[in-house]
Amino acid sequence: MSFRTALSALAVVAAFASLPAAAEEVTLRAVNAFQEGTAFAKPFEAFIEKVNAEGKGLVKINYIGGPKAMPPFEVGNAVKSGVVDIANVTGAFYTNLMPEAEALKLAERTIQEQRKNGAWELINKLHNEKLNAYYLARTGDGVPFHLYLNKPIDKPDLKGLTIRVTPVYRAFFAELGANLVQTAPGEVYTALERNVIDGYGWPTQGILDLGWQEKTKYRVDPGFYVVDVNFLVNLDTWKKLSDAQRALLTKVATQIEASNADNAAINQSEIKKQADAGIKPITFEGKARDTWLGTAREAGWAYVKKVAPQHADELRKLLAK
Ligand code: 173
Repeated sequence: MSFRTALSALAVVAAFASLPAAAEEVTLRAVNAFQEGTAFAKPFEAFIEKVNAEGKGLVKINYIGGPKAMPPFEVGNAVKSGVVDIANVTGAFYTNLMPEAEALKLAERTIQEQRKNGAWELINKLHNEKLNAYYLARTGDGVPFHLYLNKPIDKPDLKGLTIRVTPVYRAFFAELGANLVQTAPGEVYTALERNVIDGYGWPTQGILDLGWQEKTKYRVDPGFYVVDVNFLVNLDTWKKLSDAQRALLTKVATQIEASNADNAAINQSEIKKQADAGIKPITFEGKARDTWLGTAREAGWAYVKKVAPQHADELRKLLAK
């Protein structure tokens, strides 16, 4: 065999060797920190459906499931180690790995604004470094959190009350004197049923999906903070994808982020459903309202400063108004 023939044979082999890689469909393992079909699972489920429909031959997402497949507070670790490729999870469930995630709920700018002002870039970098993850999308914009209670209160004071929390509410409710019990969402119903808690933190949406209206008397208004439920991709997985695969995931993620705009209307309909189910609002006005919201905000940022002193000021500058 001449040198030229050998060379062209080699070129042919190389071409074929690279073909399967380029044409191969990648399958991503996905988990959800929220129960399938409920409010904060839905945007991710819509994402999966769209990717699988539009990504035939390119990307396929294999949806393993929700908290029955994996405990919510372990999802961050599973993304970090690559046990899963992609996950839907709130920052509150991975503050052990990334304390800066405490700041995400304190945002006063939408994810679209964050992508423009550099906030996304910083937050993505933190996810890269601390969670070995790419920060693909943020859902939940426009949805605040509330305190739900079975005992009435008439001022922003939680002394003597035992409240179920996650890191979202911890600093705020502690500042107002509550006793705190941390649980995953899956344990709230039983805790209410057994009367071991007097109330719990949860956003505007999802109460009826979880059946908690049966065991809930009051919702304290106004809501505070903003939900962050994020799509995270294991960084090694992300880097291994082709440009076309990354482009499809990014395109669909952007579409899902645009649907955050629907949350205002969904909140209204949820508030109505709660009222119909017998949940009564306790509404703080005037000075009490200012104390309620001001304590939420300042306790939240003070805690970020404490656990993430290096990044707290920059995060506040980029996320707050
Ligand atoms: O209350 C929670 O479990 C919690 O932290 C949360 C965060 C985002 C959406 C829903 C719940």
